[in-house]
Amino acid sequence: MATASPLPMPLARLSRPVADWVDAVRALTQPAEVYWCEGTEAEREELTARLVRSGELTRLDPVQFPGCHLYRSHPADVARVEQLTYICTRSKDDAGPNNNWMEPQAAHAKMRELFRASMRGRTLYVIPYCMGPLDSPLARCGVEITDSAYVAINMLIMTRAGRPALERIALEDTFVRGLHSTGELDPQRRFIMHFPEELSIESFGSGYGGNALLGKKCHALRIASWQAREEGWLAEHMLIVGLQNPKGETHYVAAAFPSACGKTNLAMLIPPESMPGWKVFTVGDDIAWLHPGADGRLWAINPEAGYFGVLPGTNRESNRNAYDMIRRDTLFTNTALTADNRPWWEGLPAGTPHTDWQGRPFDPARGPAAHPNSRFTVSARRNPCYSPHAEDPQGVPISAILFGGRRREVAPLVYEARDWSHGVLVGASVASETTAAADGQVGVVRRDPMAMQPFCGYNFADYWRHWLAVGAKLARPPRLFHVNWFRRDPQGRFLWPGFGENLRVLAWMLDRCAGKAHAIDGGIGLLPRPKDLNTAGLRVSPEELRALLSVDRELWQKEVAELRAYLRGFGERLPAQMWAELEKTAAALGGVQESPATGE
Ligand code: OXD
Ligand code: MN
Repeated sequence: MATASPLPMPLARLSRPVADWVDAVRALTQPAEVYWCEGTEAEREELTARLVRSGELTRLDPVQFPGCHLYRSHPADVARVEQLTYICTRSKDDAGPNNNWMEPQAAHAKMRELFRASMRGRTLYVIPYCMGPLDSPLARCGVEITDSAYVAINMLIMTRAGRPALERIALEDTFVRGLHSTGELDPQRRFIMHFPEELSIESFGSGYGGNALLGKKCHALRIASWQAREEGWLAEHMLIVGLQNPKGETHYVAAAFPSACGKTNLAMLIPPESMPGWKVFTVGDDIAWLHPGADGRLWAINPEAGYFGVLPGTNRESNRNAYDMIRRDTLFTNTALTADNRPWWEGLPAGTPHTDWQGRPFDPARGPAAHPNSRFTVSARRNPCYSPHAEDPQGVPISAILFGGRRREVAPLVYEARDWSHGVLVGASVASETTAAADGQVGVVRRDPMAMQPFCGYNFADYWRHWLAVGAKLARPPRLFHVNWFRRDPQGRFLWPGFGENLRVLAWMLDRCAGKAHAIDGGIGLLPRPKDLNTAGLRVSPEELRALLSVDRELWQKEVAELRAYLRGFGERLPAQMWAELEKTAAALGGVQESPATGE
């Protein structure tokens, strides 16, 4: 006689520390019910159906966009709030001048008052999750408690969430505790607090992605960067992409660019027609955890399982893979709608917005139809170029790391650091024009070292010291580069076409890694000459190419002076090696006689 399979153990019984914590939070926040997320497909559908019934989600045209929904956030809750984001360490210096700081006891007391009874009448969702493949020794786990079903659905897409994660937590000693409540969405009562010494996060008053999906920026970058320093690895704001050359060899590149500077596009790049035989595979589009391997190389995993990508500008031309990927089972946030219930955003060549992102009849006088930071959430498995190695437990070996920003001038298209130590300075020197991903003015140049200004969970001076220490451990370190796809001519026109054409620059880098490509010393680092880049079929004039690869000595001397002033802000804690590298660059720039990219 067949025996009935035993009922699975209730989630609440799998891990005592998690259950105790949930009980304590329940007593504080007083929800109407507690819902433990199993992480099944059926569960996601049921949570989605709940939100459709309550009117919080709108079902999109089921023929063109099957399984897709639109969520509209509160109009005052549409981006990360850096000014309300805190690192709460016992010592203020550990948080550093790069972070807002609050003393941990004071921060807990403040948050306790906000959370008290904040979930009354609401459901408390418990989401155990694993950042990274479930069977990876490089992955780390957390549990998010939230009173937002929208957040729960996003977490179910963005992470490996539910029972398998809780089973792993039950076997391990530690997990990151992330407590989130939407509160009343009052910007005056909104705080995103991080307690790296306790591996915990408390977020109140926002339902927006980066403030509320605690596995992403809060855990996988701010808390993980702290954990990584203690354990000897790096948690970075980087995409990871595999590039297969026509010979069939694949090399992996990680790249750090500030928010909304094209990380998702580069991670899903489509090779230009003039580079036949190349293939591109995405491992990750936003976050990389990089570990020194026993073989002396740096190995990377993507801790996420989905994408929370920026929509405006995404179309068939700019990112066909993403465009195709988001046509089913996708959650849209803050887009406009067409009259026939399709999502619409600026940059789509077809369709007309009928309703704007706030649900009002579209009126161009009120600004863009979709919010400039409107987003899609979708599982990575829907990506047509998802790497077959994206879930390898040991990760993928990294050949090159790129740093870059959005800069009209100064930074050339590409240059290579002299060595790892110089590369740390190059990463620290990243500056970029601000974008709509964070609250505040758009288009202002600010320093964004390693694209981690909003995300480093501790003092940048200590972070750079840690980068130097990791490099010193690597017998076969990746080469480090700086790129700028956004350089403009005096009329404000972009000099470089970007998108798929960026592969030409990546191919030069890989040849450098293989010791095959030429470069010349430009004082700031090593640059290709125009003839070192594959320019077949490229619509960029020789003058434009020279401009892209030129180093303006005066601008760079000013840049070095600004960088010196910026680094001085870190005082005694700044590693001496960083000063030494900066002085080497200053001296080399003094010695440059002519625009080096034009010479032999
Ligand atoms: C993001 C960001 O959402 O960097 O990825 O803001
Ligand atoms: Mn990001």
